[in-house]
Amino acid sequence: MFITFEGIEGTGKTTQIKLLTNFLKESGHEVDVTLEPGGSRIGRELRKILLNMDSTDITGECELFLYLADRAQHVGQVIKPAVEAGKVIISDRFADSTIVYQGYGRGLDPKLLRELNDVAVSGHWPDLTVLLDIDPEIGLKRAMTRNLQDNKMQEEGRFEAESIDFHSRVREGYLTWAALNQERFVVINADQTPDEIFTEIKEKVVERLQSR
Ligand code: Z5A
Repeated sequence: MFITFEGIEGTGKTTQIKLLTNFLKESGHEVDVTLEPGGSRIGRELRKILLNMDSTDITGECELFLYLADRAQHVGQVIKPAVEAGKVIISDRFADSTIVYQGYGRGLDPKLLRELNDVAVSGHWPDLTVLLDIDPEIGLKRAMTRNLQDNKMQEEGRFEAESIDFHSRVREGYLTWAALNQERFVVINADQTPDEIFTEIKEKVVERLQSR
């Protein structure tokens, strides 16, 4: 089973993925955890370019194709083998991030992005996508505090530096895209304690696993 987590920055994706991984492993599942950008060796090189503050001169089209290149490599080397081995694989962001950030956020056509993603994912769309939803003011505050604590503002801060309008468009884009893909998405209010959020996620994941 292939599960992805989506949402604006600081929604708690990483925190929730750790809780879910521990829970699934304790329940006897074999679980792999991965992320985008940067889930493969080549992807880690692309991540440096994509998230560094020095990349402010990147064009929208270049950014798009680097995310798609990262994804194609990630699917081929990591996701497809894990799915074929019968594991649960959880990815922190995936193709929906491109549709929402480069589409609803930057203004590229979501329908075209869906088609380009079809090439990159080569049949491996997620079985379940957990969208963590939060007010961008709260999410960004969490993400910036974390980046300052970890001293990662220069290395990984390019998106945090975007305007609040951009993050609001992304949040709305996620909600629109989730409504158009209800068979795959669950939307969870991320403005709760980590335990409260996890209780909701666990319920949805168990439901999905039992229906397979
Ligand atoms: N991007 C794109 O444009 N197109 C694409 O196709 C793809 C990505 C794949 C990757 O950023 C950027 O690339 C992303 C979109 C773009 N940028 N933006 N925006 P990333 O991988 O570096 O970062 P991220 O994915 O946005 O995640 P994040 O900032 O690391 O946040 P998170 O994983 O969702 O949250 P967290 O690390 O679990 O929590 C953040 C902090 O909040 C941390 O200190 C926690 O302890 C705290 N936290 C967590 N949960 C809570 C609750 N419930 N209450 C209070 N505090 C909490």
